[in-house]
Amino acid sequence: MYRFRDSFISEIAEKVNNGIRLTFEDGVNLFNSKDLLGTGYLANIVREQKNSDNTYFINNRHINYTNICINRCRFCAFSKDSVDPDAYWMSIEEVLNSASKYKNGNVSEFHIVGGLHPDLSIEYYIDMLGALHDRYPDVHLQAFTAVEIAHIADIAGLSVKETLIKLKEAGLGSIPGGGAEVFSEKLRKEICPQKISGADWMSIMETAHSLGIHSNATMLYGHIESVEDRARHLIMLRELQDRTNGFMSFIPLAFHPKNTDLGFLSGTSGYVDLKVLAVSRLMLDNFQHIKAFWIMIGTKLAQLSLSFGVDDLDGTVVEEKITHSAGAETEEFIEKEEIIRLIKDAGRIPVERDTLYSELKCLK
Ligand code: V47
Ligand code: SF4
Repeated sequence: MYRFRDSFISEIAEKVNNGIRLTFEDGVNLFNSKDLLGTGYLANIVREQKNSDNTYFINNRHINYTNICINRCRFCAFSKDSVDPDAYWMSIEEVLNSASKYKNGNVSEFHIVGGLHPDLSIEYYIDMLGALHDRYPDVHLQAFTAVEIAHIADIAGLSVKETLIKLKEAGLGSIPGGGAEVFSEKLRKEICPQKISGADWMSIMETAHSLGIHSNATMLYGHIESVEDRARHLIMLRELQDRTNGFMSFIPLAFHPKNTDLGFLSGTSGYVDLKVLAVSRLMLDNFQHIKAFWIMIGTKLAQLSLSFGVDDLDGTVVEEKITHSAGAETEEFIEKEEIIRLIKDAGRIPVERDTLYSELKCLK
């Protein structure tokens, strides 16, 4: 039996064993604790209760259709002003071309995210979804963060609900979890003053869930947020999930500082990465899946995280610009066989899934 280094973790163990929800204070204490192994041990209990040894991954391809963005968040190295020589946006033909370049056959998801382009109309987004859906009817389109949805609605002069209905009709399958950052308004003023509020992000997700559009959720950590900010963010997500049950997975995003306005910060450590994943697993008792995005924390740490609460390794990805603009040194593509090897080496069962977590293939 593991001996906890901090006495309060024994109390948390009691709660975990009895299925009692953790409090804001528990979250803060866990983030402050130096007992990483104790936290991971408890997170692993929850992980195994919820998902046994199953470890999910998807054969997917990311498409970043434009880097032109009017928000210019201070933590983002991907976005550009439209006059910047490195600015780009893809025509529908180019999006289709990019989609066709996935390397590993049988892709089951396109993950489509971009900046907030000032001039593209809602027809562009509708045509993009329609064209992808026509050419790849079996591929799920996980597209446009809540921030992009708000922008598209704004440009079109429509409500968020009307916009989501139009996008769904065009082929939108689900919404990725980006744009949540950290919900603290004080902090958003510092790091992304132009971005929609945390309350708006939540409200857009609530509307999407009410229309039967599932989504993911994220938290950008490792910049200037406090442990209290993190705990509050998780609790706000948990409360929304209590109301809608529309979130599929939670993905903590490790901040990469290079080429950003916050370039003086040092980036996260492996210790913090594992801690955030483990505490997220413990706090988000109504989320079925906790995902480690290997692009941001590397394949080796992502593999270790499978013993710290994580049950999902995202997917093949193929091409990723957001983290790589900010100095990520990971590959952009990983072979499906490599994901399977990582999972098996960690003593878990690889399960290839689709976006909505239906099992496509169990590779026991
Ligand atoms: O919204 C921007 C973040 C997000 C940086 O839903 C940065 O399955 C780190 O949301 N360092 C986009 N992060 C990516 C995203 C995502 C990724 C993987 C899976 C899923 C999912 C969603 O990336 C942005 C922002 O929060 N981001 N700049 C940076 N320098
Ligand atoms: Fe634009 Fe998103 Fe980058 Fe913010 S994080 S500047 S909204 S692309």
